[in-house]
Amino acid sequence: MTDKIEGHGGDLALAALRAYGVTEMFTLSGGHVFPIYDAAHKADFPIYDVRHEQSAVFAAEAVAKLQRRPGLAVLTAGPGVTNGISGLTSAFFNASPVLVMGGRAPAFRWGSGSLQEIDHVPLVAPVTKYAATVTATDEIPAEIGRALTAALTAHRGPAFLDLPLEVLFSSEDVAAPGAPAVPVIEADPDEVARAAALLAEAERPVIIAGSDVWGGNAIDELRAAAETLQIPVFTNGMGRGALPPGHPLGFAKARRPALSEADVVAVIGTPLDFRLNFGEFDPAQVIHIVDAPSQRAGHVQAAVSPAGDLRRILAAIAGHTGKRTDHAEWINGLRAAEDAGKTRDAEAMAAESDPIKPARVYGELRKVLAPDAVTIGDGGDFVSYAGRYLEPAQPGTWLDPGPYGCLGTGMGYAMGARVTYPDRQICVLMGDGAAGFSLMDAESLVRQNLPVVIVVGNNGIWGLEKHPMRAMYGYDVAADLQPGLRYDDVVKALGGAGETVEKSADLGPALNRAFDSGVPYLVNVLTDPEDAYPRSSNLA
Ligand SMILES: Cc1ncc(C[n+]2csc(CCOP(=O)(O)OP(=O)(O)O)c2C)c(N)n1
Ligand SMILES: [Mg+2]
Repeated sequence: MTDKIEGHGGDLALAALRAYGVTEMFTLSGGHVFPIYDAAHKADFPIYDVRHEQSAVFAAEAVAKLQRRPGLAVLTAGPGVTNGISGLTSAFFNASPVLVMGGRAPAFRWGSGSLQEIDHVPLVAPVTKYAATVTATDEIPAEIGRALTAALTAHRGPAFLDLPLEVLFSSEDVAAPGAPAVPVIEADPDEVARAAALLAEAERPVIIAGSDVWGGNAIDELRAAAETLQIPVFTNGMGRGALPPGHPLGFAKARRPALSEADVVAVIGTPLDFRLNFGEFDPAQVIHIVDAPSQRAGHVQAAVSPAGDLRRILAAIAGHTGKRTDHAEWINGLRAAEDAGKTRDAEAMAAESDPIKPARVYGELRKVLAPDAVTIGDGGDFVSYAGRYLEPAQPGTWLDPGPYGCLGTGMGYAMGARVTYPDRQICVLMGDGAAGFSLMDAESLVRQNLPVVIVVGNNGIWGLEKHPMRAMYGYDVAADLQPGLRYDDVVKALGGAGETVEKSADLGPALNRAFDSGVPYLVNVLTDPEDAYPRSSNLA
């Protein structure tokens, strides 16, 4: 006898969501989705609510990124869903298994002009792996199963379902959903063997590992592959921290010599996009190891591009038994460049200046961050510096917006991180411009007792736009913000706490107060508006 579940659409949805390991929802109220709330309320299923739907989707994405399981945002019909589209798009670019469940105007009078009536599916289809309208109440569990299976199947990504009012409010009894079965893609073993041989026999090989290595739970296998073949590893995105600081094969500062001198570059679990010079590593041969055939770069002629489960691919590479070149000299040379870079960074992070330079903020922050702290970047130059100066000690602790580069992730990511880790330090690094997108959600954090520390690099400008525009035109427009604005007072007004810091000597004590406070706390650091992050390209 199969188990039955019964109730309204919300009850059926919740049963299916739980079968897939969803343990909370992020939402902003709307009558179209009340049955989902009712089901959660009856079952003591946590509901976290926000002040803008983008924060709900970003919170769900943080859960998905950090825990490698589905994150859920429930959005009301029409504007609720459209406000969530930048979040969905970010999740699409980041391969994050997010499910957005939307309310939807009633189907029975579709076209008559109901409140908030719009067909969401064509709007979200290009940025989701699965997008559908559930047309019958008894279809809800199966549709959730299809949506989540798509989201969790490599290459991962978001899914969307909307539920017409009468579908969600009606009752049915249906078979309980079975355990999820997520297909595993097997790479071509010949391609894997060729990639392993190319790496093992190269004179000067380099590995660059990205977010899908974390998302595919292949960190240990990456480390094993690097260690057996003795290959230096650079990381980006969620791959950061894959090799702990101090690991003899872990590198960050020697990227320029590594990539200009390498003869083989293996890029693993990340696209060959602008962050990696679009995969142009001439004269090196490029190996692109991806988690699904769809992720092979069309614009680069890779020497070989194995596509499949990254854990299995990397385990196979770690087991390579063929000929191997000694890379000790190559690694030693890069280590010297790495150490020189670290010395330069340490000087910048300790430098006294008035006004404070962003580097010093990170120098002080490094002293108070625990190894398992989650750091979140939301901003322009201030976050570029965070990427340079913060060194995640563990994988899965650094959240950046990813290649879509959407400002406004800060408070949503912070909420998802705090829900994931009730006892860790959660620290948001925010530009003052970025603050405008989500700071109102400090109220949501205060009200729901979700303490986080927010460090604003307050240069009074959209720095990453102002400096390049000045360089390009000799003038700038639409790039100024109010200088010295009291973002700490904003968070205080919302029920949290904070302070403004103008002198570098005051940074350390302020950060300690923030982490000890147990409430959402904003440290508003007035930073030098003349300081521009050094970039090779002016366009961001
Ligand atoms: C939603 C969104 N709007 C606009 C941009 C373009 N943009 C990228 S960085 C940036 C400036 C960010 O300024 P701020 O957060 O103050 O950081 P700063 O560069 O000053 O350190 C802008 C406007 C974007 N990436 N995302
Ligand atoms: Mg700024």
